Amino acid sequence: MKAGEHLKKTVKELYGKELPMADNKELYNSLLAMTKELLAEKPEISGKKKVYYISMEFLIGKLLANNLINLGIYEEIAAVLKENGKELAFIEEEEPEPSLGNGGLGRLAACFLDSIATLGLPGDGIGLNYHFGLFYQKFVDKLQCAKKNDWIEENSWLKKTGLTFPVFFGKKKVTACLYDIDVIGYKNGKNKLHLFDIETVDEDLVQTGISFDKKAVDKNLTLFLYPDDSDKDGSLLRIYQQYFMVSSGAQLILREVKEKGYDLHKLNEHVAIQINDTHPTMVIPELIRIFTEQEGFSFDEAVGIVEKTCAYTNHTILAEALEKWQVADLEQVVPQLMPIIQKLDKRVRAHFKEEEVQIIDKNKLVHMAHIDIHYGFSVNGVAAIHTDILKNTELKAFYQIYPEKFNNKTNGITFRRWLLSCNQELTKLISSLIGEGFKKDAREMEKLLAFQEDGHVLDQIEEVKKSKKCQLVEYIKEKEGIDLNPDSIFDIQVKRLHEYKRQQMNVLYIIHKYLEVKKGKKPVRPLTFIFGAKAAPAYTIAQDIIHLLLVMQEIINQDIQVSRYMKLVMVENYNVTYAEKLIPACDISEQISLASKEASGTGNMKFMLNGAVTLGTMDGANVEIYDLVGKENIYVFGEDSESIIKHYKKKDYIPKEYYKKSPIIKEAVDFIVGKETMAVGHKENLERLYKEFLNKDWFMTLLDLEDYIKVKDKAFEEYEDRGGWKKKMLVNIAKAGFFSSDRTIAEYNRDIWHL
Ligand code: 26Q
Repeated sequence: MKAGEHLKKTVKELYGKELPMADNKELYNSLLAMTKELLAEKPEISGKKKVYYISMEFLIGKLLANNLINLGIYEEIAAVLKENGKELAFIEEEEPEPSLGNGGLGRLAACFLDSIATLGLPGDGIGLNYHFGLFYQKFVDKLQCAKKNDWIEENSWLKKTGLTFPVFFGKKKVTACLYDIDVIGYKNGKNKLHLFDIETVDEDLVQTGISFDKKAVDKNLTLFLYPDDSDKDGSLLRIYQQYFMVSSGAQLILREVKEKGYDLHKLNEHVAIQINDTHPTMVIPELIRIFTEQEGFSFDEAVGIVEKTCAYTNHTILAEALEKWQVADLEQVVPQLMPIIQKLDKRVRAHFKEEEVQIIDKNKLVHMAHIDIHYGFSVNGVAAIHTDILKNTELKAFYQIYPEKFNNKTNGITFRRWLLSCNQELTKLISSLIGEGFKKDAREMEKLLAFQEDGHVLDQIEEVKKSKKCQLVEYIKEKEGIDLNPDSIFDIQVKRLHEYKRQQMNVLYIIHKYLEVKKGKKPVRPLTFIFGAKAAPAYTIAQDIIHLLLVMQEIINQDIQVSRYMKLVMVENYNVTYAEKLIPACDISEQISLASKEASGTGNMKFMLNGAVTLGTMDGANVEIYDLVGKENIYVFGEDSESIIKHYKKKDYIPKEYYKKSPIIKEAVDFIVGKETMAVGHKENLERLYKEFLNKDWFMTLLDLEDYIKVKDKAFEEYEDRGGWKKKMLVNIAKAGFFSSDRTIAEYNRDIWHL
């Protein structure tokens, strides 16, 4: 049956109506039901060996558009709807977005699942089915307020499998129920995302906001995803969640292996387990426990097999983000694992004397990453510079022991979502120029370079950008109630709020610009600064930065003189759906982390692919963007990672010196606690932030601020050379092919998984 007929039939069956009579929610539900039927008919990808990507986060975003694209029926459905007076884009708005991730790491996992299936490789995700996911962000009185995000509707992409697994916390037993979401490859077969839930979960535990009874583990375990927190609140719940996921995950994996008739002694020939950051590390001792206690393996045998099966990806160089659990806490939550972890620690101590490579340290802390490195066969970083820093600095002692385990896998993004789906206009233009081949092989995008001198093509690229800016202007008007000028330059910074990502440096620039405009120095073209970011609720300084942003938004946008030349918008509840609207509309992509701190970044790749020019430091994958596009097509500023690492070592960065030395810096920083901000903001937040800049500034904002201002002004100036700028856009798009997650996954398979 043609997809259009199928849809009409489904609407009729579900609602007893003809298609034109159905409302958007009914159409969404019909499309959901129809798509699930089509997915059910697709063959499962199979093979001798399968990868399981275990992750606490899968930031999958809305699924309807993507599934229609990957099934190859998006255009047909859109056309049928149009014939009947309906707009697919509006229907897509009806789908709630699952918020099963914090940011980069979770979104990467989702891109990877798409690419694994698209390449036709057998590979499933294993994670948790958080009922309220990451919190929903609201702004109240210019402060972030966290609400629950109720995303699971009666009809959803989740399929209850009926499979259950017992999970023990010591003697206490809970039951894990398995839900699956189909993951369809682009014009290919399907894999699965397995999400475990606790059978006795109780949504009513959540009263106001996001607070709930932390002790009732059997009821709360899968309610929320923990925010990526810099001040960990030390709750045991995170350990409960992690063990719940890996224990049920391990049982599922072994069940599948047995079902296929494979010998568990040869697990590594049939299974690769990719551990996404240290969060699922307990899968290693858990597998060893199952093998020794239930399958009759000797301890050495069990270790030998697990060692050849598990591989670890590191996503952070921030020391404070590396997980270390107290022995006492693990003993309380998972007493059955502690003897195994002790044995694993003893084996390490027998071989290596250096304190820094031990699993359990003098303070009785269990270093989760150390378990992964000793007892996994691969350790990878997520961008070239990141892997180098791991080898030469952060994990140097381990690299000396196991040089063969270390490898780099530069991150990537799925072009189905980040080009084909979110920027259909650009996709059409590219197809008209170089054909459809780039959809399966992204490196073909380089063929676009042939059009660098073609004025007509450059104009078409500019037109696409303009139309995406107009669409965003409408969306922001509706969501935030703020009017923006589509002829202004759109400068965008969207990502989790973290001091190392330095949103605060961008605000200082904006303050500086505001003061210049006040003094009569107007920009040639109006400027629009857009931010989107959630901050972990317990991360005080991050909350203060959000406050300053919202204060500046009010001051600037309410000022009738200034707002003609510049505007600032901090969008509420930035998520994947918002990203899909913001990124295609961007002119300048802000990637301004302190060099050495951003492992890779993946937003940087999405912006580039959509024709934005990067303004960034030599950090994470920015370095590889620079190498690809060349210095003409990127704006780089700031000290490099080597010199930053030296500053930390020597402890020689003193922010006050920069403040005293530079009148520009002083003026901007002082503004934070000046009359204007105090009149609309909160003294406590603003003063705390001001003091942070002067006395601490751990991520060296003031160090790079002057260079940032200089280079950013240069970018704005060069934007006026329209011919030159359009060429930069084209080169960025053409060179983005390297960052397809299809390339990344092909490398994981070639070097690590061998499927
Ligand atoms: C840990 C313990 C307790 C509570 C929370 C956490 C926690 C949760 C999430 C720690 C870290 C995270 C997320 C990290 C993350 O998103 N890292 C990003 O990974 C991307 C994909 O590789 C990179 O591109 C980014 O550079 C990196 O910051």
